[in-house]
Amino acid sequence: MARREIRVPDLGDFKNVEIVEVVVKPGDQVRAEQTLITLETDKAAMEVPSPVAGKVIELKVAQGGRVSTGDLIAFLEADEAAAVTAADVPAEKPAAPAPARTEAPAAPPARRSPEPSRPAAAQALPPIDESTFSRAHASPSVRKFARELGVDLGRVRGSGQKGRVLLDDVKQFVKSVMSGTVSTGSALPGVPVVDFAKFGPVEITPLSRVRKISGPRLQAAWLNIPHVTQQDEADITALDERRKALKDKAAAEGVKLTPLAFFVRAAVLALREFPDFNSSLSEDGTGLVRKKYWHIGFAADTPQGLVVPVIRDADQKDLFTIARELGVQSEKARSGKLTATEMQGGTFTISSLGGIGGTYFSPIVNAPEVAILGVGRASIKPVWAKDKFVPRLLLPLSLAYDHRVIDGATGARFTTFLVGLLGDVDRLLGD
Ligand code: CAO
Repeated sequence: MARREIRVPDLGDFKNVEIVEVVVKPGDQVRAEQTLITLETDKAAMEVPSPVAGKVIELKVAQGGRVSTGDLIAFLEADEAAAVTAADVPAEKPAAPAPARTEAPAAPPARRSPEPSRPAAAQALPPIDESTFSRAHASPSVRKFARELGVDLGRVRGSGQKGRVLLDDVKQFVKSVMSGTVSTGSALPGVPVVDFAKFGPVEITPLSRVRKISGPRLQAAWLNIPHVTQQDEADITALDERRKALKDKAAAEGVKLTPLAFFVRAAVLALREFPDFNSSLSEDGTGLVRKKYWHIGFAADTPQGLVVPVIRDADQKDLFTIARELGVQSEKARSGKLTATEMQGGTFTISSLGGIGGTYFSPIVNAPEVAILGVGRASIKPVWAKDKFVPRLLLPLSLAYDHRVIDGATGARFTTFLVGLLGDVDRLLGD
């Protein structure tokens, strides 16, 4: 049996860190990697594990005390067979804290693929985001190891207890990145982490389930799609007169006829004219998947967050049927009763804020669709007609599209076509 000094490993930039828990007591038998003490900074909790298996002879720390790199934690009677692990930081000279990285480090040469045809192998590890790194649940030795390799611990999935990141998880992560099975993403710098409570009272409310799902999807679409927003104005004076004329008839059939039903119909006709807008990029990005069905999604604002129900086969439905479905789906959306199927398969989305207000905005394409139509509130404006101004009801349109699929000229042709349709209600309704 060898008597071993167990010291605090490299804590990076942290000094005088509080011991919030001492997990072992003299006489305890511990395994290698078993937690001895837990430290807590204002940013993260860290567990300090034993580098070797053995028996705790004497503890040199207590709960509430403070330690820095290299401080003595305990004396251990190490088992003969106990191997020196990466967690075994030499007590005499703690390693200097690694500087914060600002660039992706070069990949370890041994991990580089010899085949130039494997593009994923060219991926470098993304820079370390200090805020997520410090929040990661990992022991100081694993932190040190991760720093040496330039791995951002915040991105590594921990397989240890309570999601703790182990040495093997870090190795596995590096392997996965180098083999291309894990994407490192776009390595965006993180936003600062601020303790808001320092500046005044705060209240934390959990995000709704819908928001937890829609947030990352919106972010992915925003980051992956080169967006362009084309704006135009449609004269819907005649359309709205027709709507008002049909409103009572619709109401008698239990249908609320809002302008949105007309917009769905117009979108279908425009999509048929411009099939690229009813497509998605193929998975490998080398082709366009043009869909021969026209399922129109519409953004619905609900107390739980944004959802997008889909009107299936909108091309085969008349105005009242579309309006009825809009009403039913909106109600279901608001009461949280939409099924997953009712939100799938959309080929194009309309985001109408016209019932609320505002003019132009920049909607985010509902990926993997390639375009979305944002509709603002129609208002009466003076329009020059031959020799005088006349009052017309004008509708602001904002068409956002994926520039990888749609060129600016095509975007402008699409909105021009839409404006023409919305201005010609007979053509729109096929009368
Ligand atoms: N211009 C002027 N008035 C409009 C209009 C427009 N573009 N669109 C709707 N209106 C009117 C309607 O006619 C209705 O008036 P009346 O009651 O007098 O007939 C009123 O505004 C309210 O309409 P509504 O909002 O109840 O119905 P809708 O069919 O227009 O919209 C729905 C349904 C589900 C799209 C809407 O309730 C909603 O959730 N909108 C928000 C969508 C959203 O959050 N988008 C942003 C997503 S992030 O990109």
